[in-house]
This record gives sequence, structure tokens and C-alpha cells, in this order.
Amino acid sequence: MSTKKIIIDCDPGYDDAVALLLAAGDPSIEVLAITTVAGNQTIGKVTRNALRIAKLTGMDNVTVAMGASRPLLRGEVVVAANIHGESGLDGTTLPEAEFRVDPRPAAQVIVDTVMREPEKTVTLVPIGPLTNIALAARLEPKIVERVKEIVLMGGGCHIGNIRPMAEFNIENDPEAAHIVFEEKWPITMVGLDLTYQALATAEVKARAAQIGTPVGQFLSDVLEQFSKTYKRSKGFDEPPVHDPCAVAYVIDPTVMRTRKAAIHVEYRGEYTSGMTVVDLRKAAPPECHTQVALELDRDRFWTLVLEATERLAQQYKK
Ligand code: PIR
Ligand code: CA
Repeated sequence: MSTKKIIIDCDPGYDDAVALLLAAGDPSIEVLAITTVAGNQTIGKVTRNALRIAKLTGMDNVTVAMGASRPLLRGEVVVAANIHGESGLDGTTLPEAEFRVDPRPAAQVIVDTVMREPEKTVTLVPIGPLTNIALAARLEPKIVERVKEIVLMGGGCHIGNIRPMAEFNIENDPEAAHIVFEEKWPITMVGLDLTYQALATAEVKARAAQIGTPVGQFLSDVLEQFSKTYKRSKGFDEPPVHDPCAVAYVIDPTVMRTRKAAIHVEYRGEYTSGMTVVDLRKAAPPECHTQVALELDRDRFWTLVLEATERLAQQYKK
């Protein structure tokens, strides 16, 4: 099996943490870099969380680079403390880690990594606001041709979460999202239509609790905390665990049904700013470079997450 090389651009965050576990524990994935962006919490907090998760999962040697602290044009980042808490991972336990980040900004690390690796071998997996990815595309336009694909968590075709028609990651930096979607790289949008099928059910949480290792305990705590805050803040009985869905698609694209469709980001609308407008009226033309994920094989998805977590009982060695 050939490994898939990815850069995870994240804002951990409970579900980002699960995405990192899945990437660390799946044998088909090689994590080239973890880059951070302000989103669920401020940049300092999410970067600290990323470093600590990297330590827990044995990814100590993976480059971690800090990225944008605010959107391209909008004022401050709108954090999601109501969901992820003041720390971004409230109620969970992680090992302390030195604040050792790459001296380069995230966008530069993305550019350098994509330009260093052979053409069309690196997949970008953004699971936070798209600020770093937009900056990287402007810093070195050649990366657009050079990446294999982008598989992102964000947007949705029929629903929003932060606004009626806007999803949090897109709404936090709609101008950056617009830049990313208008570049002609292949994009798979794993949005809310898909992630609302990735619910942490009682059964999933029971299976996580049974793993019985430090990483298993962390996953279990994350899912329990996420359940509590999603119930309190949004009234959901079971929380949608968004971000690992994007990683799961990289591991095995057949774990979800996707459909090719033109996608544009609305960044000027009075009520629709941050909306991803997906054209599902008819079959997309062959040159269309975007697709949307629509239907998840839930069992296979959770098996990927749980088995990856189990593997991390041993140390991460790849
Ligand atoms: C999840 C997120 C933000 C706000 C809420 N309410 C829930 C984060 C997740 O980390 C995910 O990447 C995306 N944004 C889902 O909208
Ligand atoms: Ca996220």
C-alpha cells in the first residue's frame, strides 16, 4: 500500500483532535506537517493543543507551524468557546509539550513542503478556516498545479451551522475560502451534509471507552465533552464529529459518496456571507474541479477512527 502524504491545517478543537488521531494511527497516512490557524480558539491556544496532541500520538517529530491569527479581511476571529471551551479542549487531559514550533509561518511551510515533494503527491487537508491555504496559494502560485488535491472540512450545500446558510470554517474567513475555491486544484468539500452523519453515538462512545489506553482515554474524553457542549449549546443529542471525515476520505474515498459540482463562496451577501453555493441542478461539466461529499458509510468511518486509536497504544512509528 502506498502511503498518502498530507499536510493537516487545523484549529484543535475536539473534532480536529480526532482528525489528528486518525491521521497518526492510520498506516496509509504520512503526516508531513501540522499547521495551525485561529478558529475554534485563538492561534496560541490551538497551536499549543496541536503540539500536545502530536506528543500524545507520537508525532513529536512532525513539523508543527503556526499560521494566521485572524482572517484576511475581517477583524477578529470568531472563536467557538461555547463548543470547545476556553482552552479549545476543555475537560480533556494531554501531556505537556514544549512550545517548539517551526520558525516559518504556516503558509511558508505549506509552500516549502509542496515544492519539495514530488509533483502531485501531497494532499492538503484543511479542517479550520482557509486563511493559511489562501496565503500559501498567493505566496507561491505554483503549488496550485503541484498539490495532488485538497480535501477540506467546511461548507455545506443545504445547511449551515454558524448562520442559516454558512458553516463556521468558511464564515470565519469567506475571502480566503473564495480564493481557495476559485483556484483550479481538485477540491473535495467534506461539508455539513456529510459530517452530520458522523455522529458520536452511545455505541461509538462505548467502543472508545473500552480501548483502555491513554490515547483511547483521550478519544473517549473528547467525545464525551463534545457531546455535552453540543447538547448544551445546540440541543444536539449526539455531536457531529466533523473533521476526521476529511481524513477518512483521504484514507479511503469509498467511505463516502461524492458528487462533482461547481462550488462558489459567497462573501458579500447580507444574509449569505460564508455560504458555499453548490450547483446540483445538473451534471457538472468534465472540467469541473470541485466535488461535494454527500453520503457517509458510518460503520466503516467509525471503524477507521477506532482502529487508528487502538494502533496508537503502541507508539507512532512510520
Ligand atoms: C464545530 C466547529 C466550530 C463551531 C461549532 N459549533 C462546531 C469547528 C470544527 O472543528 C469543524 O472544523 C468545523 N468548525 C465545523 O463547522
Ligand atoms: Ca476544525
